Amino acid sequence: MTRAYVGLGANLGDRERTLRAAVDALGAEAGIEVVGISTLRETEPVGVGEQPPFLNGAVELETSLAARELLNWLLTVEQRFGRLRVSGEHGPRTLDLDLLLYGDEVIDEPGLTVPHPRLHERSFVLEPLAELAPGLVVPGRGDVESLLRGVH
Ligand code: GSY
Repeated sequence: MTRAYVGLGANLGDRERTLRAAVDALGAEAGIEVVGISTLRETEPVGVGEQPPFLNGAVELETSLAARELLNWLLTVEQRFGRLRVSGEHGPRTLDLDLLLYGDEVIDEPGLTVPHPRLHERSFVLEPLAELAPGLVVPGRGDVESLLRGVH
């Protein structure tokens, strides 16, 4: 079993309803147990121009799935909840599920980069991670609380 962390984000539609339904869907898959859900917090968009505010959080999973299988399930759940994106890749979206960490593994493959490449510089990701697991170490970067102090 591997401990994994997934980032949650939405800035279109009924954001909280979508994020909570997505978490339920994640846990419904054989081989995934949701063991922690952070607070959902409203955040200002970062790096995407003027957009509606996001609702962000993170979940902690215990999983027997391989990282690629877990990623594929995240993509399936995104599509199930109508991952509606307006204005292209960086437009507002109904649901974003980002694979942030998969145990202490470092993976750099087409379409699958773990730890998530911008995790260490985003407070909207680091804050929920620090809430779930204060001593959590991001491989190659350090612990989430130190990283969080660096982005403020
Ligand atoms: O995958 C992250 C999508 N995203 C977000 C987000 O989830 N929250 C905030 N606050 N800004 C963001 N910019 C991007 S891209």
